[in-house]
Formats: sequence, C-alpha cells, structure tokens
Amino acid sequence: MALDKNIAVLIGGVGGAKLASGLVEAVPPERLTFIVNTGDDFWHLGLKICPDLDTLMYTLAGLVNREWGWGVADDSTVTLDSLARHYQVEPWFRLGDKDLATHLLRTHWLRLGHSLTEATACLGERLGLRATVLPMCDEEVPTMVNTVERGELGFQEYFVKHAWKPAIRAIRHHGCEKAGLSPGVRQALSDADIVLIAPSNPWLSLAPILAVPGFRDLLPGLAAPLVAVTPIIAGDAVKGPTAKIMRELGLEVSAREVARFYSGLIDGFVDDRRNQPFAMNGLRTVQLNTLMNDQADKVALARALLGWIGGWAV
Ligand code: FO1
Repeated sequence: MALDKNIAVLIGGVGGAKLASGLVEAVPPERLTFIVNTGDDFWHLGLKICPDLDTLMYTLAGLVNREWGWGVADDSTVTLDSLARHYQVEPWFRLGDKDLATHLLRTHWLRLGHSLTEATACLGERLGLRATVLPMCDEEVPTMVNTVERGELGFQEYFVKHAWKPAIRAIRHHGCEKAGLSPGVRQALSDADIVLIAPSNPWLSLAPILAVPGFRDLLPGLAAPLVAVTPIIAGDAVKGPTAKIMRELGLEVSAREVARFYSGLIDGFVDDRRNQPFAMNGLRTVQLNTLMNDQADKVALARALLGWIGGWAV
C-alpha cells in the first residue's frame, strides 16, 4: 500500500533505528526521509559526535554493531586505548577506530563551513544509503539534563558517563531559540504522505525535535497523518531510561502517557498488544506486536503499521 508514498520519520537512537531497518525493507528506501534528533550531539576530543545520526546511518548501511545497537561492528579501540595509556585521557565515551573515521570526516567538513545537513548527506551517500537522513536542524541544540544528584549535565555525561543513574528533574534544549527548520526538513514534511514518530524516547529523543522553533506549528497544517509508535511494551521500556524518566517526572509508565505526551499532534497511535488498551478522544489506536527482536519482527511491524494507516488515511 505504502509503496508509492513518501514517509517522513521523526527518530532518535537505538529503538528508532530498529523500526528504520524494517521500513527500508517494507517500502522503497528512496521514499523514506528520517528527521533525526541531534540533541545528543556533542564535541569530544575536538570531534563533532552525532550519535543518533550515526546509529541510524550505520544501521541502514548494515554496519552497526548489533550487540550494542550503536557504533560499528567488529571495531577496535586502539586509538582510545592509546589516549588512555599514554595521555591519561579517561575513555568514558567509547569511540571505536572505524567509528572515528566518521567523526573525523564530519568534523573536517563542518570546519570547512559545510552545514550538518550537507555533511550528513555526504556521509550517507558514501555509505551507499538510498533513504534520506536529515539532522533535525543545523544549529547546535544540546540536550541538558538537570539531575538531583549532579546538577545539570550534558546529555552524554548523563547517559554514558553516569549511566543514566542520576534522577532527572528537568530537561532543556540549550540554544533552541536560535535554531530553525532547515529547508530540507520543511520540504520532507510537506512532501510526506505519512509522518511517523519512531518508538524512541519521547522525552530525550523526540522532545528535542519538537522543540525546534517552527516544528510544532508546521505539524497541524500537514496533509499527512501523524502516527506515533509506543516505546512502552508490557508497561516497561525495552531498553534504556524511558520508564525510569517517566517515574522521575511523576508520570505513570504506560503507553497512554506516551500518547498524552503527543496529544494534539498525532492522529494515530500504534500501541503494543501486551499493553492495557486505552481510548483517547479523537485518537485512532491499534495494538500490534511492536517488540522487535529480529529483522523479521522489524519488517512485520513496518508492514503492519503502514497497512493499518492505509486503512483509514492516504
Ligand atoms: N553509549 C554508551 O552507552 N557508551 C558509550 O561509550 C557510547 C559511545 C558511543 C560512541 C559513538 C556513538 O555514535 C554512540 C555511542 N553510544 C554510547 C551511544 C549513545 O550514547 C546513545 O545511544 C545515544 O546518544 C542515545 O540515543
């Protein structure tokens, strides 16, 4: 059904990339545009690191380290080990040698004056990607996590260095008032027949995209239906801090709460069949198997959710 449709996908890291690898098998990849969270990006050892962009690109290129869900498969850490052994650099952020090639090239292009959108397009082209991958914006909008135990932390300090142990008080998107929609993002959304929100963490991965000025305002005017996929399965997160953050923010850990987070924006919600069913005014819902253990699950979910949307929209 969706073979001749343009699909834009708002997406974060590992959880979202699983759905992405199903989508590229379910529809022609040329029809897919991924609009990716860059709130996790940071500068580390002089290099610009864009974890969610890279996780998605490595996944689509078949290079991703499947065990971790990020980084490059069969990578080594010779450079990182040398930095630690000879220069006492604490290796808290694991950058593999093959992965470093991406960060070097991206940083080089940014320093030459290219935008993140351009650098990402060049990386994607060289990795042989057929789908379009766009950063949510070209400006730097680092996610800052205000924690009970350690005050405000940069996202990767919170997530990796402190293993998302500190309790979250609040989250802000530093400098977002100076950011704006890139022409590519605007075009992808207006060309889309369907807009999906991947099962990434709503508070950490999707909120930064929605915080880009102009983004939320654009959504109600789109012809395309907007459909979110639950990251909560059987009342818990599959992996990562989503459930923990919901508790810390005083929310109930449920798919209904996720749907409430997107309320006013979405037309449809793909829930998991293991969750307690719920109804919300004006929201179409369906319960599917959203647990993606292997590639067959990913493709099956992509096909099922597109089939469902095709039944009431497009
Ligand atoms: N996640 C970790 O838990 N530990 C790491 O050392 C780590 C390094 C890393 C390097 C490159 C990259 O693209 C991602 C990396 N990640 C690492 C994953 C990343 O921190 C998170 O998965 C995302 O930012 C959350 O979506």
